[in-house]
Amino acid sequence: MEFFNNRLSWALPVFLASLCLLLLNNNGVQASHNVYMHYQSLSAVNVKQVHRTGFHFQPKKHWINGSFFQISISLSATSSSFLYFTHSIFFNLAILLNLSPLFILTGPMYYKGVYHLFYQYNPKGAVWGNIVWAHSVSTDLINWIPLEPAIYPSKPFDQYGCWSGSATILPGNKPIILYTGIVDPKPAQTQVQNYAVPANYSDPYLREWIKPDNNPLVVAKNGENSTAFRDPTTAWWVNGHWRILVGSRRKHRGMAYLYRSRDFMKWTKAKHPLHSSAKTGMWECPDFFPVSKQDATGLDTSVVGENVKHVLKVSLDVTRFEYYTLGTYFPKIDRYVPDNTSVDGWAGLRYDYGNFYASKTFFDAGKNRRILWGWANESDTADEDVQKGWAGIQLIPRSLWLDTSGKQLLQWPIEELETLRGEKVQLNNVKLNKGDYTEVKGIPAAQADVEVTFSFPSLDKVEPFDPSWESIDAQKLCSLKGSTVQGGVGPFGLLTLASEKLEEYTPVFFRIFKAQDKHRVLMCSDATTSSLKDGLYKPSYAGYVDVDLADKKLSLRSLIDHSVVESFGAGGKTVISSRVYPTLAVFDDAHLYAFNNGTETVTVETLDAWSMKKPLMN
Ligand code: DQQ
Repeated sequence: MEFFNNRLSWALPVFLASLCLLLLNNNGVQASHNVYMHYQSLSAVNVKQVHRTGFHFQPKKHWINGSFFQISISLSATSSSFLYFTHSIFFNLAILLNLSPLFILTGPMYYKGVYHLFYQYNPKGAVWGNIVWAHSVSTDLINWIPLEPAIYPSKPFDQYGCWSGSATILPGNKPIILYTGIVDPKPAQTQVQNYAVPANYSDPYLREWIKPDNNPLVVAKNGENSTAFRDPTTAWWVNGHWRILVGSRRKHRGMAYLYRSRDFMKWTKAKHPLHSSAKTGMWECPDFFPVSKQDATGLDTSVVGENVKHVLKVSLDVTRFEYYTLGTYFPKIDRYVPDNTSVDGWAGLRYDYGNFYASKTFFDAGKNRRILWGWANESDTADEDVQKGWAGIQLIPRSLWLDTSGKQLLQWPIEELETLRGEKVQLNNVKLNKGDYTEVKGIPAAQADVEVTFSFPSLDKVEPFDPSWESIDAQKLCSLKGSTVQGGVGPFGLLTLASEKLEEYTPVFFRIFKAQDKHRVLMCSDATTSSLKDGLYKPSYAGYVDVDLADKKLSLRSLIDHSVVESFGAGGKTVISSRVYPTLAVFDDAHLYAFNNGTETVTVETLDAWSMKKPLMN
């Protein structure tokens, strides 16, 4: 139930969330997205260009939604029978000897990898419906070539829908997909877990997929709610068994059921879910993976042990945002315990405090990194999406690793994005007194990558943090303390997608407060003033930044792309993405400024801004 859908005013979501809880109470059937029957199969006549993205992934037209997965497999012909033969032997040996086959999956098999993006797609219209697994391939995660859909409803075990899932690379470099099939018509929407395998392993593009007749592999039983039972994870291998999670809920309790298998075909449900959390509602798209305690190197999903922490991320269907915890995974008892520094619930840490949902990570063995990829829905209405002929984008893939504090993750746009950088302009040492703003000229500001470091001489002028604000979230505080509300140190930052006379702009900024024992840094990406158009969802997205201010500097990177502003604060500690629809600040009429509305003078130490080229986009 995409109740929030980022399209409604704040009052309506509150009402709808209550309704949702009521439905859950009544054991109401859970769909997954808003359903507009009359629009579902209305093919786009025109595709409106004005707010389409230049370098963020999107198909040529129609609706996409998240829950993608990506795999990289060897493009080279080295999957020779010799390698395959030895890998199979190792795999069987590993099972016999109770060893992880993990090491078999690494190494040269990822030489010259191809990235596969599978995404939930409506081939017939610009709203959710008729969902298939569309398929695009890339060698750099930036330029994409479309292929035919990989999976679509055709068998009794998925004839009413092919919903989200994940891929696992089995030993011998053999990808296998697990996905949710819908087996009866609305409104029941009974969900089962199926698998699909490539028809031809020697085709590096894996164009054709087979859904064998022994599907489904996993069905709900013994009190599980079969209408809230979906989105199987990538499998991990430990102690002689594969494991997967399936997202679900029991009444209001969100949970990740755990299943085990020796052969990937016969799955047994573990007695306890891997983890669950009270009053969080349906958990969609769970994701569970290790991160290194030592450095930023990514790890294969099966790595366990002393040197890693685990991450459990869930997508909350009730509010349509995600949170993650960091914790310890105990493979022997198959339990995951979040650290006591990691809030497990609504106030948990988020990858992105803006429009970001149904994300997935995958291990990119070619570059030894873990990559996070999320979906951003539209913030306009379904009617407008139908007129535009499209809805939904993918944000930029991000590298993800553990912060040295061990208390949060860090994210940064993948390095390949920099290949799109074109002309560059710079500002150095520009002082901004209270009320000053300075234009960054010389690049098209509607499609740009901007990196800036601000400094301030002291923290003496910071505003006090009112203790009553502890009970409101960052977003609410940002709506009270917007970019035009004068502060002490801050608000300062960028005015993105701004019209020349500032009738429209999306400010991305910091504001520093002094709480009793420490400073609190608020980062906002505020859509309130982003468009003169009414009827759009224009939230003041915000999150706190847990950063050491000893050097009296704060950095910001914003990826600006026509209708999306994706911003990374303090080197990726806090990330916020906004979808916006300017009417004046479009194409060459978009401007970019740096600003300060605090009484303390702020210096733009360095600002580098690049125009961004268009990649090959489907
Ligand atoms: N969308 C899919 C579901 C998933 C949700 C259906 C996430 O499988 O739970 O399109 O947006």
